[in-house]
Amino acid sequence: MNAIHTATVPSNIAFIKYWGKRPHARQWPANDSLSMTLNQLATKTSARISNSDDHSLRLGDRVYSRTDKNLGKTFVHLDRLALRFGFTEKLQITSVNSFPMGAGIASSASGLAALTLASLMAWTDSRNWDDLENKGFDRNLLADLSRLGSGSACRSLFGGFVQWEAGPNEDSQRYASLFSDEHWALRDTVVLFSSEQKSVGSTEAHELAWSSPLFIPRLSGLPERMNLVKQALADRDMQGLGLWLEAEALEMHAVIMTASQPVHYLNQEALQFLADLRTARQEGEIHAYFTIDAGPNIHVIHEAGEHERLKLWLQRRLAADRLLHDSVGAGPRLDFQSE
Ligand code: 2P0
Repeated sequence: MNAIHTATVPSNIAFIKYWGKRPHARQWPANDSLSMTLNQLATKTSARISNSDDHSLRLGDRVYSRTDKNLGKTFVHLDRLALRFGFTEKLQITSVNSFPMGAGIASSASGLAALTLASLMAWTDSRNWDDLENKGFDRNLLADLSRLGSGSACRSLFGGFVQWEAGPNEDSQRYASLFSDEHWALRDTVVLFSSEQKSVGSTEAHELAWSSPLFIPRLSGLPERMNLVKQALADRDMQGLGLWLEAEALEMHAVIMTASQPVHYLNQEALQFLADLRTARQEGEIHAYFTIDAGPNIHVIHEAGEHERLKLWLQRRLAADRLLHDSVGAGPRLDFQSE
């Protein structure tokens, strides 16, 4: 009975960013977004039914409580799921990330998606996707529920290149893998400029988006940009994709930096890196493009065949322990262990 249910969920890197939410709605984004699901950078979360009075949460080698400022949203999410579906049993949750938390690698995306999957598997005693679906939890519903925990989490439910459409209302969000991980072997090399917790979290920064004078113009240009990015993916056009990736990331940071409480996520070293990458590309040394999340780290997107050359270029500039190497991946994996 007291089995362990485990979900391993990769992070995702947005090519078209989810930035800003519609006010007075539950996690209804201001715009459609599109991301690449990663492979190695993942959260592995296990859940088992417990006899305790409350849920317990162990992340890495630390135990967190309900009152913890950074992990409080985990308990809120468990309460939300329990209330909605009438689950009364408490859970013992154990979770490990393969990357530093809160550093701009979307730990909330993989974390909240893995929590959603593992907890629902435990509560419904499901061993795999079919079991979950037979109990009424198909992948769309699981993505919807993950989104309520953290917006970007919904995209991590799918492999390959994933679109999240904002839909006509908060209850009509649509998620789809547009191309599988086998369509195009893209890689993401993450350059770490800081692994400390961010000073301003994404949820708070999202709310400030509307105060930027650049936000409404951004929204009006996004549908066309989305079509161009989808076309570049369909054509496996690295240059076409890359130029939009960079414009998109810089535009999001411009919105963040022009909000009523501006946030500067990128430090001097990171800004210099962006310029150096572009110069090296113009000079034909490397063929790679950057994107950036709401944090200080740079994601260098490139084709698999470019990886060795890029790695050498990066290693001449940065210590190897500041580089994380990943690629497009197939999406979450579910495991079950009986005791
Ligand atoms: C994204 N980011 O599309 C964008 C780009 C960061 C930059 O979604 O408030 O942690 O939990 O819904 O999902 C980060 O925001 O925000 C994010 P909440 P989330 O990946």
